[in-house]
Amino acid sequence: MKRRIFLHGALAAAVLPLAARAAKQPTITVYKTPTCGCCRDWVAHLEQNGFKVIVHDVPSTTPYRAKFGVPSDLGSCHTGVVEAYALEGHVPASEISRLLVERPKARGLSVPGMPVGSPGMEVEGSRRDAFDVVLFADDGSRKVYQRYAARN
Ligand SMILES: [Cu+2]
Repeated sequence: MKRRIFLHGALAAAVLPLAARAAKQPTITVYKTPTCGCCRDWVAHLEQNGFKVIVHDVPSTTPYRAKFGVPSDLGSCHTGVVEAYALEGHVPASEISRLLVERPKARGLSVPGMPVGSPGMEVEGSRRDAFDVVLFADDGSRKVYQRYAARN
């Protein structure tokens, strides 16, 4: 009986902080085409990291990039919105969380193209191409928000 109580306590301790964190994460709205598999995998990555995600299947994401102010050369396969920020492509959940804490004056984050090994673009093993998470603003300015190194 004692052991059982202990286990319950341990379980609660392990689960509660996650639940609390999940409750605090805002909702991300994602626009993607219906057949995009890596988009789906990116959505799963966001959900695994505690974000609530609303997915809209659309014929093309191009109008949404335009609507949310994502420059076309920073484009990728899906466009998301979290609060007032645009999220383009396979942006890691950790950078989205950081964005929401730091709240820079910017339009959003992008991982241009579809780099292998970015969240939702995983291949066999841990191979990753180098990629940048780009912070972009309405005035056209950009900076590297986070650099991810290549990995074999
Ligand atoms: Cu993709």
